Amino acid sequence: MSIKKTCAKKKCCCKKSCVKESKMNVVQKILAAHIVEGDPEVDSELGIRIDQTLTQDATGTMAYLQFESMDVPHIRNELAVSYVDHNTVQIGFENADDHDFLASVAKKYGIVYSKAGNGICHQLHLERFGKPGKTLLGSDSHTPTGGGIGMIAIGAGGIDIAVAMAGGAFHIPTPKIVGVKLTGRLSKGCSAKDVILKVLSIYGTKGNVGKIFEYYGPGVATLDVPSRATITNMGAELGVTTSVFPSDKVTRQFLEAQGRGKDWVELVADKNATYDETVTIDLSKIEPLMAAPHSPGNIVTVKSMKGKKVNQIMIGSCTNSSYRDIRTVALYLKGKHVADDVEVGIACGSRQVVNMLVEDGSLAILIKAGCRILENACGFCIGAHMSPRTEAISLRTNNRNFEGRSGTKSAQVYLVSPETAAAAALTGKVEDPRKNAVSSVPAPKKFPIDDAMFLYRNTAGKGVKKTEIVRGPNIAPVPKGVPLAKSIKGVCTIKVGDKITTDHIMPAGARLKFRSNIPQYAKFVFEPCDASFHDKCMANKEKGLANVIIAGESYGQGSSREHAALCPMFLGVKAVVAKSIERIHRANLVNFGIVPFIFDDAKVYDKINAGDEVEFSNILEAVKGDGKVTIKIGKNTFTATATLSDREKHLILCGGLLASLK
Ligand code: MIC
Ligand code: SF4
Repeated sequence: MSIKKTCAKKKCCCKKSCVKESKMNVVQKILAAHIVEGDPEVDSELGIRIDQTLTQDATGTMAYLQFESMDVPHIRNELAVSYVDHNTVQIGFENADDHDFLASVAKKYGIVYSKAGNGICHQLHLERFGKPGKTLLGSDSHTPTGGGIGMIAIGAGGIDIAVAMAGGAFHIPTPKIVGVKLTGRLSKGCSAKDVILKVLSIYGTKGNVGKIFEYYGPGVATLDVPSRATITNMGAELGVTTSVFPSDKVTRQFLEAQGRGKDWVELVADKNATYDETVTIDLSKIEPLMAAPHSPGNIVTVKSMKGKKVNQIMIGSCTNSSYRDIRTVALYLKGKHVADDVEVGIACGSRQVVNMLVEDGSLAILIKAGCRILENACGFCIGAHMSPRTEAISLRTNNRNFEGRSGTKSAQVYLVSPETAAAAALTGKVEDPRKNAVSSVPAPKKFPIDDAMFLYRNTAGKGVKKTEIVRGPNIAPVPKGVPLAKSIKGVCTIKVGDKITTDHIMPAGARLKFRSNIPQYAKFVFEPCDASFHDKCMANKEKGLANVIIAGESYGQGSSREHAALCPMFLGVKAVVAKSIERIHRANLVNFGIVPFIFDDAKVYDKINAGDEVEFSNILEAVKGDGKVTIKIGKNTFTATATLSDREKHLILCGGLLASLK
């Protein structure tokens, strides 16, 4: 990535005025103002300063337990917000214990606390806190939603957020910047979801690690901020580091309507800005699309699925829960009723969205039409509400349709736009939403502001020192990693295939409530693949043997949950050997001292069986050196490589990030 501070002036001062006259794109501009380590011209990694952080409850408890152990009196970044949106079902005491813990931590350390019921972290952050030109790090993979407002917003593991709150840098691979030029205007009945599904149809869900997508071109001005945020949100499914839109007049209008006009800065690519790669998408040619089971990259046209019987329709999630989205659905359903044989659930993104729907009568329309109105939370998206019936066809506006994520293994989940969801709700079949399309919802001139469910805003950044942290029985201490041994003898405890998601490794849904209790949560590692994984690991651990995971392509796709590394670490997993590993999960493995190896020759994978004995005779030397290791598995000997930066080597040698800090 080149960050050239080229200046038209004779004497280059490399200050703001230079940047204005340079040839930089938006990503380069934001990064140039935040790089604290590394050289953008060198293909390695960059350390960037983090202005804002966000956590959600399911990853937040661990992030704050780790922050606590860093002994920092209060947060050192500009703003930290702790949202409660994932575990809000509260069956049993565990979720409520977590909420109280999070609230007390927020009060003590100067973090803004968003109470359960306030809304989904990404929607709320966009509405109330996001600022163009700033960096945001969140312990949730859909943090790039903030890119819709011109931020570099990145998802990461909880411990990375803890470090950023303590003032430390965050490290990203030196990015390749992909320019996505948008031209034309979407036709009626099509929306931002169809755009990102189109991008997914071009780029797929793998092979994009380390890239940042920047949207530019005349089509950008035709998209409002919530639509832009839908597109950057699902950049997570591409596997990219983040996605960014410019901050322009549309952004200014949005911020002014949120009463935050002062937060606006203009941030657009310079006239002659370049990208490492470009692609052009003509919005006027986009047609309604859907992602078929079981991958967000499995794109088909709505036309090709027309008439398919549907059992359930779920509208909401951080991808499509803005006022624009739900109002659009209400316009489709106005004066009508959903088909008898479908159930329709709607979860709004925030209280602000609900208030607006109340005021303009949309909520009444939706209730009258027979929709079930759910809490403003993640709920159904993470399998924590309204799991569909056996073998159901469920149309959903969220971002992931991994097998079983809905809570029903046999369900077939299709990801669609709010328009496609609404059209299907009326007939119980897949319909083309362009037929009977409703008019587009204009960007509101003024959003109703009610920040009453954000607590501790007055002490943000400072905190209340004397606050006692509330620790119910569900809050267990964070396990510590141990330094890397010279050599490792162990067992291939599990062999998994391609595209194993973090939902396979560390299931959410009904298991989500154990997020702050690692020994308990670790019982469910790989539950959907091999429910005996935990017991096998413990048995090996007792014999002094290491556990090793063998995987195919794109291992660790999906969420940012560090538990998919932390719990395996707790079970004595020392290495993963895969054909490829996704960015956030790879970083989490390193953070917890698990070595992420890639096969030098992917064909070796076929020769390995679960249960084979494994030996890494020179692992310590390999990690210290070029990362190349010789592995004996069963009767085969082969090589694999862990390409690690010096920083990452240090973390692994210490036994993980937390151990390294100590
Ligand atoms: C998800 O959508 O998978 C989640 C649940 O929001 C995760 C975070 C988590 O596992 O807590 C994510 O996207 O990072
Ligand atoms: Fe919540 Fe779903 Fe968004 Fe994850 S993807 S943050 S579970 S709404």
